[in-house]
Amino acid sequence: MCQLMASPSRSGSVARNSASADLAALAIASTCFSSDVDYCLKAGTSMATPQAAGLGALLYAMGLSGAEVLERMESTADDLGDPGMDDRFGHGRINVWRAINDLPAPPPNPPPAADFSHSCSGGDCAFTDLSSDSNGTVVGWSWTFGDGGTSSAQNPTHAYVCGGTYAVTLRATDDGGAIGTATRSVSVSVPAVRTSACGSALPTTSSS
Ligand SMILES: [Ca+2]
Repeated sequence: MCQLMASPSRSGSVARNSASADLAALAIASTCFSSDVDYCLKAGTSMATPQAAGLGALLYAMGLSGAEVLERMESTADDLGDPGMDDRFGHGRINVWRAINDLPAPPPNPPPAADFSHSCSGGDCAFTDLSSDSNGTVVGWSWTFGDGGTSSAQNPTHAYVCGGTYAVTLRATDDGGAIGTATRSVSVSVPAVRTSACGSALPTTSSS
């Protein structure tokens, strides 16, 4: 994700390796094991870094990229020491509350462009999904065939009983939950043997 070095913000000594600190975190004394199998307390960069890493992980889980996490942690830190960035405290002490609150709203998810083609033969129609999504993938399909029939298949087939013109609607759902809709008029010619129950008036549905 990113390389991060944290210095303790309440300690007189700041460990220096080859790099100066990016951020500071509270130098909470943490329990540790000592060599004589007893507990001890230690403070220092080793105890400050997990706090900074924890905030980084939290921001990462909220959807920020690695670069955005680092920028967010640095821009919301409480400045310490010399004004602005300095070697000892970096950008300052991490401020978890400020970092995770008032995050800029994520960009809206454009809905998918729903589209489909169809091919009918003797009342049997095959529908081919042509939907696309500009920022993701289409993961769900909900079809209504205009005669009461429905399907959730991506590329369904449907057998019409009565000839006529039907408004077929596809509702495509993307991986962010946005929905796009397409409606097409589908003309269906059904063999006479199938139409006995249809009467003389062919059903017609209006397209919208
Ligand atoms: Ca989308």
